[in-house]
Amino acid sequence: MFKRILIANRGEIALRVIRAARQLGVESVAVYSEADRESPHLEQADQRVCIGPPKSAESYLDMPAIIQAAEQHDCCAIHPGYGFLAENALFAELCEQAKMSFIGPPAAAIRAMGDKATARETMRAAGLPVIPGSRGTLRNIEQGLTRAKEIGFPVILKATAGGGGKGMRRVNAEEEFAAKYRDAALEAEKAFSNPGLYMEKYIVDGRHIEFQVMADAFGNAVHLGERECSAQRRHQKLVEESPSPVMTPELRDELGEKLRRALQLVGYRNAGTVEFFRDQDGHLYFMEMNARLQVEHPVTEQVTGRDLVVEQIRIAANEELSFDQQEITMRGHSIECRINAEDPYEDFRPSPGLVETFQPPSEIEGARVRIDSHVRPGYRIPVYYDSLIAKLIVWGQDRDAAREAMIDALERFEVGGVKTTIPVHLQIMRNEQFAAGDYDTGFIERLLG
Ligand code: MV4
Repeated sequence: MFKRILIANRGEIALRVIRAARQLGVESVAVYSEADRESPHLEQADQRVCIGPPKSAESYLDMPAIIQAAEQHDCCAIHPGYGFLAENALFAELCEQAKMSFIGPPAAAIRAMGDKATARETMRAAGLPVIPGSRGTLRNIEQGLTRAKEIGFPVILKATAGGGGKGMRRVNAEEEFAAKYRDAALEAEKAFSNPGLYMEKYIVDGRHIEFQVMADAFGNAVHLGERECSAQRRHQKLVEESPSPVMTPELRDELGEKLRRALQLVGYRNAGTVEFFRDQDGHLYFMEMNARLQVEHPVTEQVTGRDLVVEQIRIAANEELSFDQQEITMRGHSIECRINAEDPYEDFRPSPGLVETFQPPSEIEGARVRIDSHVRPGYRIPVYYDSLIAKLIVWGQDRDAAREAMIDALERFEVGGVKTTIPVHLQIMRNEQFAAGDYDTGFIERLLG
């Protein structure tokens, strides 16, 4: 096992990783920008080091500065958390070159999954169902249009270097294909310096369902069931839950087994999330793979009783997965609400500043409550980073118990000084369709208008 690791992140996830390290008897080194000098996570680490000015590009994204900090503090490994450098293949390579373990997938796996058109072909070849569409990236407008006419409209053009919404265009009819193609390619070139596009049949009113997977260096690969993440607004997830209200044990096992074989085939290692899109007929199709730990990993931890971050560190230290597929069972139901410092009545505009009161609920009768947060009263939310201030995660015996407990927990969660998304979460939890588990990726937009 490692003696000491560096955590190349901030906020709640930095604290989360420090906690896992401590559980393994591993020391942690926290890094921070000048805007995060007062961040509570720094107190929990064994050592801390300032890596630069507030702007992410000059601190949390500064690869040489982070690797230098790790070397100077005698770390054996770096955990990137999520966001920032978590899916940067170059950073994973630089770590390897510096004889530093990257606590995540091998650089080659990050690269292979980072190119979405390639990932689609890889997963198709491994036997996963993919959405009807193009083979690899499109060569030009003509080729795209020919294929679109075969598949039938609507189709969706996506940036191969993208993910999460940028460089995506829905095309409803032949007449608009060329213009939408140019728009998407231009946006992709601007955002990712890569204009490459691929195409899929557009799935109307689909659901976003993702599988948690893990693999070690000894060829063991497991899945830990799925999460339902359809409650999104402008590609920002608001609520996640596990299991998905529409998953069956049969389909979970079938897709899970295919995923395990696919992971072994591509030599995947560490934690990953495989995103599927579910159409109204109940078919699930591979959409993309995220080669990192995700924000919403706690709902999986609550229903499986496994610590994913501990497991990530163990895998990176060349230890075997501490469980096999047979030992993974899903028990009860877990829901996570992302509490953001945003004003939901002003188009979710960020609401940074001084948090005057911060009192999360501690106990809810008949449920388990978990708060992943770096915030405490007197904390000042910087303007430079995302607005996540807490993840409220509630487990219950079944979905209704979890949802009712979440309502209690949200009602008791006191935050003063900044605006938060708590009122929206209450609205979602009390919504009849959400209560019935009957919602898709258009649900939030319809709910909030
Ligand atoms: C789609 C789709 C419909 N059909 N792909 C949006 C983000 C990116 N990860 C994938 N996205 C979509 N891909 C096909 N073939 C609809 C969306 C989509 C969406 C997906 C998940 C959650 C929210 C969404 C909101 C709008 C569109």
